[in-house]
Amino acid sequence: MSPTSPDTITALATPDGEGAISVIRISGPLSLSILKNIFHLRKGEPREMEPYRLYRGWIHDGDRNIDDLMVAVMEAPRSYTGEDMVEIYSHGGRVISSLILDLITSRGARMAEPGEFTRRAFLNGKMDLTRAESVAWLISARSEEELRSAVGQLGGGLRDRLLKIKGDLIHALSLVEITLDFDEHEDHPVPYPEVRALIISARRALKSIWSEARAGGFLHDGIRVVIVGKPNVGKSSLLNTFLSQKRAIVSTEPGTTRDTIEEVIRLEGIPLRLIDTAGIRQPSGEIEREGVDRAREKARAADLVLVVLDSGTSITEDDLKTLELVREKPALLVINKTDLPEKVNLEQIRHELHRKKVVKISLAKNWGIERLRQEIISLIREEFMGGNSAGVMISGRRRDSIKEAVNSLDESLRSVERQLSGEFIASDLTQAIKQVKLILGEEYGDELLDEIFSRFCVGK
Ligand SMILES: Nc1nc2c(ncn2[C@@H]2O[C@H](COP(=O)(O)OP(=O)(O)OP(=O)(O)O)[C@@H](O)[C@H]2O)c(=O)[nH]1
Ligand SMILES: [Mg+2]
Repeated sequence: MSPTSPDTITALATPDGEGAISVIRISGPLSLSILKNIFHLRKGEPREMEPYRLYRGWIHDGDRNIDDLMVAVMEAPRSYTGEDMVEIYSHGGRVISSLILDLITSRGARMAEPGEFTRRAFLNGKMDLTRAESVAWLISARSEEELRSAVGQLGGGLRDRLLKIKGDLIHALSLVEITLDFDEHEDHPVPYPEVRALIISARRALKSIWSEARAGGFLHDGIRVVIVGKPNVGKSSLLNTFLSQKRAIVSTEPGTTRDTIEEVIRLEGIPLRLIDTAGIRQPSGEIEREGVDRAREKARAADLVLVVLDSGTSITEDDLKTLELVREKPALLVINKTDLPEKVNLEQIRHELHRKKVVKISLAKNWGIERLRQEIISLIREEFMGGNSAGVMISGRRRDSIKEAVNSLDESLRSVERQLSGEFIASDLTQAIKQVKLILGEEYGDELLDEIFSRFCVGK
């Protein structure tokens, strides 16, 4: 029995609803005695149940049989949670599983909270936080790309990299701390070059984990791609083309789209949250003003912007305003309506482009759409995926911990460069090590665990 989780929990581990079978889990000290109380083996089965074997029999509530099914027993610590566990494989269907759950809770177990089984696995040392997190990711993966990354992390790759970083930093700290024990620093100087090399290698490894965690976040949550431009350039037509459906109203009338419209698409497995917005211009009424404000807001919050220009009109003040909005953003310039006689003059906005790529298309004629897709994908890979799309999943506050660790290492490096005394270096190194421990889950608080495990489903 673990001191942190003395009670026994139960939950349906398969999706709620009709199916061929349902799996019900019990974990905790009462698991086996509860099972004995509500289960009898079929005739011909051995009398004693050994762990890790399937047994067939009946679940009953004393005088009434409920289901003919299979069960398996796992003994602490050799189970998913590290506690005594039971799994019951019943016939599928809401009624059977809820009757069985009622029986189990009436015998002293309580319903589990989301992620509580995995939380116990973590608390009992069965897995570190990077692997616990990869379990949640695995379940919620919506593309093969995500799945691949999650499986890699489940295999312990991320954990090993973090342990190596921690090891290097502890080594550096020990080199520094030895010198603190002597009063006369001159005789025992900090071995600066050696300490510096260790810090630089740890810092590089952390930076790369940070960008992979960012990529993992994008793979999971999607990249916000916002379509902006003056009225009537074909923004809504572009959204519809990507969706292959007439989602947004398209019309010759400028100012058609008032609100923002958001839909998710996938390009090569990467989810994009594509957002169509109201045309940016001096608004003519209350509703349009709100629409334009929202468009600006979306553009500011975008990860990537598609600025649409009309090839058939010359550059206007509204175009310039839109371009100004995305000056510092990853963006593509999309020149639409190239089927019309060309009036747009890109020379005029050359200094506004800032090395942004220009893609010419005609949505009316379906020209250049594939090329646009390719340009979007390559910009995304370059900007958000660090060249490839393998990600790791480190969520919420622990992702900030990576940044903080890097900052502390930057500080320590400055002290090393200036050959300051060991105290300064040691205190920054200690900070960085603390953050790495946090990411691994070697140091944690209840709040942090709540944040991670609340995202799990019940029964996991
Ligand atoms: N000739 C031509 N017309 C196009 C092309 N793409 C879109 N249009 C037309 O341009 C008009 C405006 O298209 P929308 O997609 O509504 O433009 P928008 O940018 O969403 O406009 P607002 O919502 O008013 O800001 C419609 O009549 C479209 O049929 C194109 O490639 N060539
Ligand atoms: Mg529109």
